[in-house]
Amino acid sequence: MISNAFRFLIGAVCLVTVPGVQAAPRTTNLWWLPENISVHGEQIDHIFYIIFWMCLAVFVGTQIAMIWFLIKYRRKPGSQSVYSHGNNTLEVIWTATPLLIFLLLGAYGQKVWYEMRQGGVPEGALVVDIVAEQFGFHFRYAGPDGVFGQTDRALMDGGNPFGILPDDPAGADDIKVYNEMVVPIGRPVQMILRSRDVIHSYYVPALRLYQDMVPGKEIDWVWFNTLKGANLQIACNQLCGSGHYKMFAALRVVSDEAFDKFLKERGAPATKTASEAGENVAALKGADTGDTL
Ligand SMILES: [Cu+2]
Repeated sequence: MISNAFRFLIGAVCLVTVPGVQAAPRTTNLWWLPENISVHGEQIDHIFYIIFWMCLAVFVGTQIAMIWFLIKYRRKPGSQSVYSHGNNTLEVIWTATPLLIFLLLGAYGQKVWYEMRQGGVPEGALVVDIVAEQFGFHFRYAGPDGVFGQTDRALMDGGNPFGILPDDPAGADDIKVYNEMVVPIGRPVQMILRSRDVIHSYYVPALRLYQDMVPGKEIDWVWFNTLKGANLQIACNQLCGSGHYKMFAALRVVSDEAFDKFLKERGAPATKTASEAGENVAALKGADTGDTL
């Protein structure tokens, strides 16, 4: 009979040796936060560091006080115990001080949260429709017409993960990509987050961004803007089934030229009007198709 320990060992060995099923290993900042590449990340990190340094100061201060008291009031021959029945002034001070700190932190956090989630998506944001399913991510960009084909949740299935209405002409040129999301540097990106089956999540630590994707719900208020180019990984951070461990997609943050090239390869430039796009496609056909990165 195979022991549980042996089974665990085999599982662990498979997990780290079978290529393509484990998340990409971190190579930088291994012992700290991954490098931030998002505009909001700076504010989130700011709050993180305020809380971190405050906790560190309180921890070190209380440890020093404790050790000092242990030594100063240790048992000595002839020393007399003093009995205390509390001190109302001290009680008020050490209750009110943390309360004030927490209220200020809460207010500051709420301000950042409002800007990130409730303040509205900036004008001109690139919209990406994202559908999660067991076990991968589908990404959709509006085609040359700049308009997404309309969708119906009831039509979502393996062949049509977005549930695009078949008779909507706007959907014919939509650009669909599986497990790869590409966005241009420094342009706001609005995400339409949906799920086809169970709860998944869109999680990119370098963007300091985490949002659950809930079946039956269309989450359209999440957006981000990047500070620099990067090759990242979008991980599902909800235990969504037996294949959860292999549910991740690439996120490439690239130059405008590389982004246009990506759209061209998979359809046509998505941000132009239909006539402009027509000209673009014609121009591209005649152009040297060498690497324009
Ligand atoms: Cu998942």
